[in-house]
Amino acid sequence: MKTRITEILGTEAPIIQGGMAWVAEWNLAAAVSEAGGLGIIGAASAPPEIVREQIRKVKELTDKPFGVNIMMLNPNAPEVAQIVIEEKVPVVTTGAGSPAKFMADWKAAGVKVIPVVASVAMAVMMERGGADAIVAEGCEAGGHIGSTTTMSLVPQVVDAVKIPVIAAGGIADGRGMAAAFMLGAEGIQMGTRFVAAEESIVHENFKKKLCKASDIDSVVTGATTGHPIRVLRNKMTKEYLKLEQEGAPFEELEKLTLGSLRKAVMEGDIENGSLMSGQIAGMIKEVKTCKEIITSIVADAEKLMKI
Ligand code: TUI
Repeated sequence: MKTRITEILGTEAPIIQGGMAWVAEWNLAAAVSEAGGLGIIGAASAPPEIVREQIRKVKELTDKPFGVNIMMLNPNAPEVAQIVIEEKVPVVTTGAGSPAKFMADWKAAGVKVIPVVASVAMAVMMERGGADAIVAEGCEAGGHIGSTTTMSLVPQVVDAVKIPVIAAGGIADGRGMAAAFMLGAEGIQMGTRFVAAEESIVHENFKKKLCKASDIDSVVTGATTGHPIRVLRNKMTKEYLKLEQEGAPFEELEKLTLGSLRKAVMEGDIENGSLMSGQIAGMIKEVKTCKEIITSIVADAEKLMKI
């Protein structure tokens, strides 16, 4: 399947993996790239030198292109932005803010820049700043989200920019990919589907919970703090949403979520952890390898698009 996205990325498939904090480490990134997609290391809030190590591990495991996701709320973002250049990482994706201040340096170094955005205004700003492509992420996605659905956001972003658009949020199979292409996207990004990949280091408890989740099992915490986060419902979200409704101060809410993603991903604490996941979790029933995921999605989408 060839689109402007496969041309820019140098991949076989126009599929990129979400830059998920704790989850998107070298094992998963290398497996996605080896399977023909674009594997991504999620720098999240890792110390910069750890990100450098992760990059080197991916390079040892695959000769194929890969990327690093830089989360703009991370105070270490400037150092990671520099490491990406030093290590000649082919692609950068960004999230949770504007990467405008790093764009000129990345472009000068030949790094392909693909900001993840949740609005048309931010997409237009990123195109003006020199972005090579855009990920338009709808609020069906897991983790930090905007407020517009993928169905509404993608065609509006496609109409507003000339650079190619990658759709994200609520996509986990060939039907979702074909639908995204019908909206004008030329690629897809998936996060939740890869959480339940065989190569993902996510704790078994989290993977099992994800495979058992239904369509209505995710909730959004933090709507009142300015950082809305979609996660699977559990003991933590019940307490969090109750406190939020009672108007608890930010500090008290933060106490509940501090270190909670690590708890979920690494320790498998599915009651107190933050199980970041998209609404499409209800469709994910089994753990599959990255190769199986990518091959079946591309084959199914191609079949549907030929009808
Ligand atoms: O970034 C994500 N998803 C994430 S980041 C993350 S780590 C985190 N943990 C705790 C609190 C906050 C973050 C978990 N999930 N997706 C991409 C994404 N970017 N979605 C929405 C946005 C976005 C939002 C605002 C992009 C740009 C933006 O700009 C606002 C502005 O004016 O700067």
